Amino acid sequence: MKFLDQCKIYVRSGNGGGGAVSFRREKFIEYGGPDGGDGGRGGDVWIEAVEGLNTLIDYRYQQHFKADTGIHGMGRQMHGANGEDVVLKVPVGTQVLEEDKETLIVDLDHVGARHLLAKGGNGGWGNTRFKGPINQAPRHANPGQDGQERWVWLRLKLIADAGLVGLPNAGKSTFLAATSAAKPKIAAYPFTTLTPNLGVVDLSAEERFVLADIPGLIEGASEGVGIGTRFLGHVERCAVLIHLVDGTQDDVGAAYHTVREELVAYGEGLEDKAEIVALNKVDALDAEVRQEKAAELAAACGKPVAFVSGVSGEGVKELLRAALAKIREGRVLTAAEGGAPSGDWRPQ
Ligand SMILES: Nc1nc2c(ncn2[C@@H]2O[C@H](COP(=O)(O)OP(=O)(O)OP(=O)(O)O)[C@@H](O)[C@H]2O)c(=O)[nH]1
Ligand SMILES: [Mg+2]
Repeated sequence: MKFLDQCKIYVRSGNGGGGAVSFRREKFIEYGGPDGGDGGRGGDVWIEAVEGLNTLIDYRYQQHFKADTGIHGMGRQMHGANGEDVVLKVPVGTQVLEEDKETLIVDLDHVGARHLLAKGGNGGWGNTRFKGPINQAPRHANPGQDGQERWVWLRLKLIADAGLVGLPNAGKSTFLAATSAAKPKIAAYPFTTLTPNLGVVDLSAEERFVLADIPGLIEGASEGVGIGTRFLGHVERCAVLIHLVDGTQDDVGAAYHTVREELVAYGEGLEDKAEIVALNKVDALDAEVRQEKAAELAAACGKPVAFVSGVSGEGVKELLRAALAKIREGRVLTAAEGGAPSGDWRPQ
């Protein structure tokens, strides 16, 4: 699956309908007076975060969105109909930015978050409204107000609950493939993964979360080396990072530190996130080497180290449960702070 990160769209709200100039004309009623109705309001353009979407791909095919115009007022005090609103449905986590691509308009961070992008023009007043003691037969009505138009950028940071980090070739994509229905590309060379992949981990009906696999980080990634830290934005909102370290390499401690340094350099709170450290590819290690590597890694990271293998499946369930526990803790904290519960979103 490919994730479209950003796209530019044009929105225009509807013009208001014009007011009508009309006079009551009936047999036996002289000087019936003005009876022009008001124009209808133009439709608004709204944007709303909904459940069940995780890309902005729809907005690649259609970039222009216009709400309907209000209908003009009519005689006999008939009000014109309001223009229909347009509601753009986007995934949770979509940010809307001004055309300059920097100024944030709104961050749609929970299901149901809505924002008015362009307000429809008001309908004009019909001549009935202008009737007064002096001018009892006004011959003018207001035109409807124009709608608003603008270009905006939509940017999606996927809201994954857990993120896989590690050096290239650490086995991140293999792990994602082993634990979800995602089918990322896997190969024995670094930088197999060029764009993030998401998968839904389904331990049971109540135990589901979204796991993100991002391209490997190498030393200097924060300065743009390799694929850089371009995709780390995708794990900014994760509750937990699963840090995979390839157990078949010589220096597991150095591998751990390299990735940590890039996370720190990236900032945005990534280094403070809960982290689970796992020695990966243990299927390829004998008992003695496992212990030796695990000890080295534990010394480097200062916390317990899990054994896993995306290939044999060893330790995978335990690791996922540990991650889920951290995700739940994170959700409770966010709710307590009154923030948007990022865990609200459940893919269908
Ligand atoms: N023996 C063994 N090999 C593994 C395991 N996991 C991954 N590999 C191998 O390691 C290589 C890299 O795996 P990927 O899953 O593509 O690694 P990655 O971390 O996604 O790499 P990048 O996308 O390049 O950052 C592949 O040849 C996999 O077959 C494992 O648990 N055991
Ligand atoms: Mg990969």
